[in-house]
Amino acid sequence: MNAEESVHLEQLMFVDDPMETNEPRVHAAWLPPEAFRSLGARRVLVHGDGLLVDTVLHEVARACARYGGRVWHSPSWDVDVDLVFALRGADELPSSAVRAALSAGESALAEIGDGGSLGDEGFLLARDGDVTVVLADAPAGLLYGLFHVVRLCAAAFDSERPPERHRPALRRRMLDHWDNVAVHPVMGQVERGYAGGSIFWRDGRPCGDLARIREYGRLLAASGVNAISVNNVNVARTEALLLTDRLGDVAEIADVLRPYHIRVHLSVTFAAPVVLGGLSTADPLDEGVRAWWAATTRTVYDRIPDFGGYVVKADSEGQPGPFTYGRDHADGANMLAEALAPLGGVVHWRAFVYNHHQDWRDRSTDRARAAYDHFAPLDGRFRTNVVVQVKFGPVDFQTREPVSPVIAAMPATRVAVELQVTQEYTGQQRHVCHLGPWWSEVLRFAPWGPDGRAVADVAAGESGAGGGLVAVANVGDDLFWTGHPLAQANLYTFGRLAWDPRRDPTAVLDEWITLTFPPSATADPDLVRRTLHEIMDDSWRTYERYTAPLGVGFMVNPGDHYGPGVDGYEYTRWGTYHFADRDGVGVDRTRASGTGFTGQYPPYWAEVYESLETCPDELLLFFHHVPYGHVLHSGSTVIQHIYDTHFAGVEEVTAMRRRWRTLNGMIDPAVYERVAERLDEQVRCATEWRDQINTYFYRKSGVPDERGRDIY
Ligand code: GCV
Repeated sequence: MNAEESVHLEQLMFVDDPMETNEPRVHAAWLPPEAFRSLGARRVLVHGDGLLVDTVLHEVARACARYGGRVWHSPSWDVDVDLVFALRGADELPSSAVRAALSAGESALAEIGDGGSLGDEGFLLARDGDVTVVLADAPAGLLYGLFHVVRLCAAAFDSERPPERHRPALRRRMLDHWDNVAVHPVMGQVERGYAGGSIFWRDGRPCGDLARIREYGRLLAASGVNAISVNNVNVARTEALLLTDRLGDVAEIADVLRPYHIRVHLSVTFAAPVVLGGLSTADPLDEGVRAWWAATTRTVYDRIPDFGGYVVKADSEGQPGPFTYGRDHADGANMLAEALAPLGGVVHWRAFVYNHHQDWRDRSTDRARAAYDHFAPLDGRFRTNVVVQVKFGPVDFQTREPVSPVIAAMPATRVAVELQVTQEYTGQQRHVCHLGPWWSEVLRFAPWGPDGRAVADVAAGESGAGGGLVAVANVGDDLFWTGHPLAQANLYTFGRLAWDPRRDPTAVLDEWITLTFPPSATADPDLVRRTLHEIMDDSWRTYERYTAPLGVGFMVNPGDHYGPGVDGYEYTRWGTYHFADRDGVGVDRTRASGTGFTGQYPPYWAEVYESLETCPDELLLFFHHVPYGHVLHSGSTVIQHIYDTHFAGVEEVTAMRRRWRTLNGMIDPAVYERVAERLDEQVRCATEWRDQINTYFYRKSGVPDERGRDIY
């Protein structure tokens, strides 16, 4: 590629029309200007009013200015158009062509709809002759319809395209930022952040780059996310102040995200009445405490009328909570819910509660049991605006875990499922690890057995009343947003699966590839698409192959959780053990002889997991302690499986790197270089994992590799 071509590619991939002067250039992720080419070349009419309609108008105008199209806002004269965005219920337009298009949209909706309602966020896309019509009941639907048109590119204008109606399966699609306002002495600016600093905060103050936050909101809206919490669930002194003295900083973020239909939530400390209010107690049953929360919450809503609510980590890993006062989680959550209810807010109360001062000598305490033991007995006691937010697995966002039994244990509670987009345990955005297939497995898992409802159905709830889907964000002030440019796909995929958890993750990835590497701006689009799929589709399983085997989890270095540390947590207080000895490995969580964790599942899975015969290979060591010679369903022994997968994993990573190199000169050089750099690190680190795991188990078991490969 010559220098001129390189400059051209860069212009296509970066945001090159800064909203303010001196704005640093930032990678455009899945909204490069080029993705708007098809839309921007059309004659577009936007009909309706309101903040979000203005956003649609602004987006269309920007695209049209670039690609030669035209845009009208509710004109009072007749216009010929290719595309109409219209709010149902907005005043009639004098234009006969537009009236005809709108009425064709209504007929299409009557044909495919169930009573014609599109809901708060849904939209219809239909064709009427040469015109594409997007209809919505509410402005948010038009915004999502706009990004749908962008995703479809030319296909949105295909005359054969049948009408489609879209509505999100989950009402709340939320990202939690673990961003600290003040730099934490150990965790830094962003806890478990691998993409530089925070886009919201820097060194104790707002970071001040509102253009960047707006750009972020735009990306999130295009993926389907509609809620965000802006500070870490571990709330320290400075962060606590966001609720009161520094509420203005939160309001500023809310103002910037509002045009993209994103509601702001805040993580609060349970001890706020004491640390902020000067009260002597934070007892949730104390009248003074309740009054303090009610008054404080009213002030929040005075300032941020569409405030989403609170996120709370209580009695967990050192955070204060109701236990101090002899109260339980329902007492604590309900008190906050009571303050939020009249104002339309919710409290996301996290179920990540366990004993982090465990004695490793004690074999009876099992961290996996903890969330269920604490929360299942409280089912039915939470107010309707409490959402119990449950990590998808019973331990902690591992590369492989069973689905948390809590998800099936609280039918009378609104449950949100929490995923982790930030790659704390999955390569920290130095490794390619596309998590879509993993999340999809989790969301499709049927906790009551194969014919029952799925995890996604629980999160959706009856008539949309569920708690939704939440994920810990992976974004920072990095040029590429996520450190590893390919980790952008995880953020995008989260939003898309939260909108529709049944979508095929490979199709979502394909969508991301088309947007991020627009074919019209790519020298060999087929090669780029194929190569990215080859690298990313199976990358989560590749990561699993070279890290902790068969669902046993952890084996990471304590503290930073990066790289192999097989015994790193084995004798610690954190409750994450593998119990390897010279005969075998794994955690006995059976009812028959272990911790009884299998009994927390509904009968179907309780039986499947309990039995060595039926327990799936990939979770074997999560549920059972077995000898190294135990034969898996695959036909391999546990020890040989460990060796084989670890050798295979490194070979796959080496192949990823080889494949990536074929893209040199085909894509934006900055993206190319950043990924190439990270793949070098992935090969190094995977090799380290392979050699440490293989050597550890060879030394423990004394069983040689059947194929005589190098083990140390
Ligand atoms: C925000 C894990 C992480 C912690 C995180 C915690 C949580 O333990 O390592 O950094 O704390 O999960 O989800 O609250």
